[in-house]
Amino acid sequence: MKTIYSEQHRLRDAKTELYGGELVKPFERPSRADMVIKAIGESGLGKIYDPEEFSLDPVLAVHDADFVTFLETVWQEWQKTGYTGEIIANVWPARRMQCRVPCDIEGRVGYYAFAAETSISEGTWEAALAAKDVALTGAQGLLHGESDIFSLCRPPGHHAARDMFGGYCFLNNAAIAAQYLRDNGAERVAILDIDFHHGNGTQDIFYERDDVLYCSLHGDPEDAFPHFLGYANETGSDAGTGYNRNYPMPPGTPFAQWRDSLTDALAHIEKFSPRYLVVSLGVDAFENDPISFFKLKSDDFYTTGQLISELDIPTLFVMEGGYDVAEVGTNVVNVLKGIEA
Ligand code: 5XA
Ligand code: ZN
Repeated sequence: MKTIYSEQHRLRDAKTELYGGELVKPFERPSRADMVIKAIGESGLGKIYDPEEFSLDPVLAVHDADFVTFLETVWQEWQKTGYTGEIIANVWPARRMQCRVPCDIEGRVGYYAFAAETSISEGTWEAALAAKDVALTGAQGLLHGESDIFSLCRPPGHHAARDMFGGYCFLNNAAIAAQYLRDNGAERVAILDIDFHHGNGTQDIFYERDDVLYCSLHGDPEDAFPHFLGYANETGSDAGTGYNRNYPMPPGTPFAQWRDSLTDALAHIEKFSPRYLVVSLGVDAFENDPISFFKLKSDDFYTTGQLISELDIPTLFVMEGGYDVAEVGTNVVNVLKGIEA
């Protein structure tokens, strides 16, 4: 299996994350991708390729233009104000307030953010652009007949909505890739999100549509980020009714229970009969993940890969979360090896 990877991910190296009332070194850090690419190199899985460069058109197919311009320009604007720290949202259009874009930069940061843990730092936009190239190059590979490809995207993407960033995500790499597959001839595309967190951004982007099925296994939003989306009763709207399936699970969920949800999601995907599958591949369901609460073991990721491979659908794996830096490489490689078994 080919891996697509760009060194440009290093440009996303924020110094701050708001966590437990303190500014800490972010969990989402460059060493995560270092460990994954090292494990891929040692695994014998296949060659590693640089991405091709794509225009902003595939990004604008899923994100609002004003949001994309905001991401592109906000760091320079922030610098001009004379602020010396990283960009952290501190105000939102909350209940019964006006949801409009203010002029002031702090107001605009709050308008486009849905969470405050994710600071925008120098180089974030450039890294996000490269991550979308990594995802799109993978999608291109499927269109050219590859059966499975791994796009090692960083920063991750599944929380990024049409017009909001947060949860360490800026551009929604998996959604951009899925839409690109649609725009290049695939009638139906399914997205399976196995990251520990609900992909609120991906759900948001495709919620009214019946051509992209979204299935997500995640920590119950009662107990887990993003808290305000990801409940089982969110099943899609308008034409999309029935094409969004959430599998929220409680703290301490073991593999046996998680696997039942996966089996159900895979059955739905099979019934949908998509031309391609995009997997939002987070491995933060791992038992030792520092910010999650499921109990999957490293070997369970291998079984997960085997179960997904039984669908026999050309699949693009897009890297999302996973913060046990020592094990993130092993866990990702285990999924991909399970696919090839
Ligand atoms: O999949 N999403 C993540 O891993 C980020 C969660 C951020 C929690 N504050
Ligand atoms: Zn996650």
